[in-house]
Amino acid sequence: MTISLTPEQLFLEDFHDTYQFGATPANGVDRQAGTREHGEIRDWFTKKAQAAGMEVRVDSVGNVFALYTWNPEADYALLGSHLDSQPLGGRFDGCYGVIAALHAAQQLNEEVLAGKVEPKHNICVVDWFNEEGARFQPSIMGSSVYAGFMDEKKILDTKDAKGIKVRDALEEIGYLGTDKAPIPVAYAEIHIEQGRLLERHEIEIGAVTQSWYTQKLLVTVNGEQSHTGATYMADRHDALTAAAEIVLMTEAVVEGFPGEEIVTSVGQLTVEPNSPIVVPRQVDMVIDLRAHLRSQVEEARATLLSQFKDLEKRRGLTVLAQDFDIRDHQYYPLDGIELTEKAAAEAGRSCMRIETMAGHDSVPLNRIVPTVMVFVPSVDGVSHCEREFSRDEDLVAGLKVLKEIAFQLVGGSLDADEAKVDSALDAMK
Ligand code: HGY
Ligand code: MN
Ligand code: MN
Repeated sequence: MTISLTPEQLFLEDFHDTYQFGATPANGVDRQAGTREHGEIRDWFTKKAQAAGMEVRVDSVGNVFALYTWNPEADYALLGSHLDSQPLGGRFDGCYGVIAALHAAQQLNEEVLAGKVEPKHNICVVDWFNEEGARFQPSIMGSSVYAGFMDEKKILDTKDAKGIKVRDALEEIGYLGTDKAPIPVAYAEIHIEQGRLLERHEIEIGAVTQSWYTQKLLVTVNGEQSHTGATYMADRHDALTAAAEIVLMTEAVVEGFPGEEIVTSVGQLTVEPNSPIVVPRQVDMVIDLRAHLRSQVEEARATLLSQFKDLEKRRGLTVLAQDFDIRDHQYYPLDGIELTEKAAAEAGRSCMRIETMAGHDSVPLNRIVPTVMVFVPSVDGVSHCEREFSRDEDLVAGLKVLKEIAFQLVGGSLDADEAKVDSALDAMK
């Protein structure tokens, strides 16, 4: 006797199946963009999509599109997120959104085939390349090229710390494509919150209203190499002790702002020549600055730059700071927010409006087509960490909401004004 699984059980079975790809000992995943593990989960996703009757395309920067084309003349409502992860990252970040999108699209396809739905647009599930920006910087890469905000050739020539180019990494895992990407009319993404507001307010669904203003600073400290054993302290120009001051300045700069409105960290730091008996000559580090208001990031940045000037004089070395990965606020359309609220209510789930502190592929997409961003709760607000966790019931509730949003998008509820779609088309020619 065959037991048929419910749509929710089928989704959970697939989602839990993804844990195996790049699995780490402490229940996380490590599937950085363009690695073997990233290729493996993309192969698994491609097979799943094809088995469900979807056409799979790969574009020139490694974005993977799985399409149902109900009407060859129509464009596509896109649903998606990303399958790449941070090093020693969590199982849910990005992957949840891709698998939920796959199941929402498949459920919708069954209704279209059964004649229950008369779609105005087709549907496409996307796995964007390198959303995380860990191995290859900057982050949100594949969707930014697709939307016309990053240059394809420059991105393909971007190198990782070992000098491997994006194009070669994609070639290696079989995802340097040549297919034509589908034309979008709207985009929806569901994602774990990665923060603690939904949990703090005991709310099940987040309707994302806007993104925080974020930027990064590449800081290079140049001192002078010398012997750790034979150089008097007064004669040293130690790049690493100066960098250590900068790391603590970065943490301290938030003190002048209202609580929980600005966040900063240095997450990446390299030391040269990194020998135990050499005073370091150079340190490179990345500062991540994010805030509820653009003015707060700009003020924190100005404070840090002036502190670096003092540091240079005091320690007799140089500090260079270059801005990159600047992402202005994105405001998601109100009718998309209301769509989420209505879908949550129909699913009997509580919903609140929320800002996203983390970046997502929805940020560039929202600059070209109307975009809906939905959150489900993160336990303890933990993410980019093996301890990242969301409960099955919350994941299933989110899938129900996403499916309703997808139904509305293919029905044309959020159709972009012609001007915006034209700019997308221009960017893609
Ligand atoms: O940039 C971000 O916040 C995302 O996690 N890549
Ligand atoms: Mn993500
Ligand atoms: Mn992430």
